[in-house]
Amino acid sequence: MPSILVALDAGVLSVTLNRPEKLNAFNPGMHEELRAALQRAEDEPAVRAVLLTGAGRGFCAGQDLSERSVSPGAAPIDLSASIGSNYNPLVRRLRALPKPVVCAVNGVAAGAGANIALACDIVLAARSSSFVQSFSRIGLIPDSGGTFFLPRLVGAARAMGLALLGERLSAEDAERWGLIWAAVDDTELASYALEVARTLAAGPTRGYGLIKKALYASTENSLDTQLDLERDLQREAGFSEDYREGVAAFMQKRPPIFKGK
Ligand code: T3D
Repeated sequence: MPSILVALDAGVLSVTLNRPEKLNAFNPGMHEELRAALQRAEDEPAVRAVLLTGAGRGFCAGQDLSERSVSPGAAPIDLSASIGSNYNPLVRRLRALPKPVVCAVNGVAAGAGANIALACDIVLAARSSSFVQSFSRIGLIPDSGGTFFLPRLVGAARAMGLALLGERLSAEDAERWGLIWAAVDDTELASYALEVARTLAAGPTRGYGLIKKALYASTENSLDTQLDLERDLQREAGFSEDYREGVAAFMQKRPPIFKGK
């Protein structure tokens, strides 16, 4: 069985984490397959949005802990190797992908699984799902961007509470706290997430890529630097065919037909 299921339809590359018996926890094979899927998303012009979700009752439980040998006497594990070669490149790739990534959190998202969801551009979650910064429960710190995303999304106090206590945060609270875009009824998550992804796939792809670039850079930039960046990216957006089409469609009072160019 592949660890990742991939399907392309109407411009949306659907990527499903597929180790349901382990709540889609990551092992090296799954990392490798996910890398390949995201590389495809980047390379293929036919892909104009990505939809990431999980198979079964969980979204992702982070690292597969059964792969970690921690019995007494076992050599200590250098986790920087796994973080450096698997998790960090994954988070960087999701943020840098010049196409929108929608995450449909279909069940519990724990450890790196929670933070990989937060690395996506639009996060939707089934109302019964939850987010757990479970790292502290096993003596670790939030990785996969957790210590970056959490304080920026929910503020320092809530970030610290989530990280230290490792308690489950319901999808509804995650929405209320501003951690995610929306909590959705369980029965509607899949269709709603697909609808959002399809809408994005029919949009001005180059413009979306530039929006990602601008917003993600803003967390580090001064206003001056950000204004300069906006000027430069708007220049690029203004050269796109989709900009021409957007303005022409507005003037002609018709819906635009964006080609992602
Ligand atoms: O090591 C490195 O490379 C460093 C990088 C680390 C990144 C990380 O993600 S560290 C954090 C690792 N993840 C966790 O600590 C989460 C562990 N899981 C849980 O705390 C709970 O399973 C959940 C809160 C996610 C869900 O709880 P619940 O009660 O809904 O389900 P469950 O019964 O605990 O789990 C269901 C099955 O999935 C169970 O297997 P079984 O007993 O039915 O055969 C359980 O062992 C398995 N499972 C869940 N999470 C993991 C896992 N198996 C391996 N690894 C897991 N992470």
